Amino acid sequence: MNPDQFRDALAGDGVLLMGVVNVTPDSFSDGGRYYELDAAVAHGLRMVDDGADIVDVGGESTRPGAEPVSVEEELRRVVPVVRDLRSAGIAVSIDTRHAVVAEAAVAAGACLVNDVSGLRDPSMRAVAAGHDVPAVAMHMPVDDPAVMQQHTDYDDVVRDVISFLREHAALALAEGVPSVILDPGIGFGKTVEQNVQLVRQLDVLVALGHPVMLGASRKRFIGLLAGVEQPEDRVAGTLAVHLAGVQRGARLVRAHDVAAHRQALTMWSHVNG
Ligand code: HH2
Repeated sequence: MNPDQFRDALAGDGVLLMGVVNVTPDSFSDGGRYYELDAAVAHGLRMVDDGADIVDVGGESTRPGAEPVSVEEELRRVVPVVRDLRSAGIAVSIDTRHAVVAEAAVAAGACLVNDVSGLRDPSMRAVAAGHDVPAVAMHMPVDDPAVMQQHTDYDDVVRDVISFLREHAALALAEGVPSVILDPGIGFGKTVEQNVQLVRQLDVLVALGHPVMLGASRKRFIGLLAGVEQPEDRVAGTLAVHLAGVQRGARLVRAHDVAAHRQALTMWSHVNG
């Protein structure tokens, strides 16, 4: 899919598959594997062959306790990968909490801003508005992955996540961001039970009327509930969670294991009529 096709598809009603390229030495499930430019680009191309509609490029691990990365280093990691994938005709998303990185990535061809800090920063909203690109607002309770797991004391996790996302989406739209995708932020400042609750009640988030994205791929709550130690062995558990989300109306699924997801989504749409 090219960027124009992605944008048309986002306005439609099908389910879109986002493949993950972590250009990091320390991501929780694939850190170090795609840290070099060539390996990262080859991985993005392979995911498109496997059925990804868009490739999400990130240069900072947000796992709890990850080493902070300077903006200069994040730029060095992601911009060439975005440029090369875009040159190959692929729709690319930039996964960053930093407006400077988003700006450079969009200038290099990214057609979606994926902000795990939920479009809190007005300058992040200004980048998406200024370049007329859609943005993902993902919920995390505080804008600091290092301490987010100390902030799981919600009154009601589903209500609190929804009110945060509703507020930030409204701000973004009012400031000119063309469309906002909402993401409950599975694993970001959530207990195991809170993650389950958010998937179980995803239809409440969907009812707000924005496209909803789900990113449970290989995450720790799957490992804990299903008893699977290694993140790369959590594909089956991931698919179960993602299909439960799609059943409740999720429009985008963010995944490391693209071929398995394409197969599952194809069969889901066949049997779903
Ligand atoms: N999860 C991760 C990173 N970015 N973006 C959205 N919108 N939703 C998510 O659930 C999400 C995200 C974490 O996964 P990963 O990129 O594989 O790990 P790391 O942060 O360690 O690089």
